[in-house]
Amino acid sequence: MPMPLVTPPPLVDDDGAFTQECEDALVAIFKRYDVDKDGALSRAELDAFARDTNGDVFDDDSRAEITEFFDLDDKGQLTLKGFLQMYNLQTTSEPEETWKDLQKHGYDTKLKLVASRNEDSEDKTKAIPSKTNANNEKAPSAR
Ligand SMILES: [Ca+2]
Repeated sequence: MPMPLVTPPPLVDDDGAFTQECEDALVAIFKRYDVDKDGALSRAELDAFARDTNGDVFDDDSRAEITEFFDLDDKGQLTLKGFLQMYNLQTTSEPEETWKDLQKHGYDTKLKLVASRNEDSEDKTKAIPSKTNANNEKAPSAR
């Protein structure tokens, strides 16, 4: 039996909860489309997300499902929690669809952000300080 060339990491664990990497990626995508930063996707924001993800806005049926099944704020906008619920439902039944969406938004098969739709993000990524200090050869010993 041939070995698969790439084994993508699981998006959800055995209990159906998102892995940290997957949740981080989805949260980042949500924030990218929550343009006014009110913690929820307005119709226009959701349309922009759907267009970039699926090539078109959600149709009325999809929109009705979203408002029926997922968490909304008091203005009827999809919250981050609702967005994750929506993706959780899709991922547990059709993980390949979620992979497709993640790749559309610039994530590779290891859930690393390799491309961005945001043209001016290059400098920002360089400005993010590294969390790891594995390479400490030049650091003076404090002890
Ligand atoms: Ca918003």
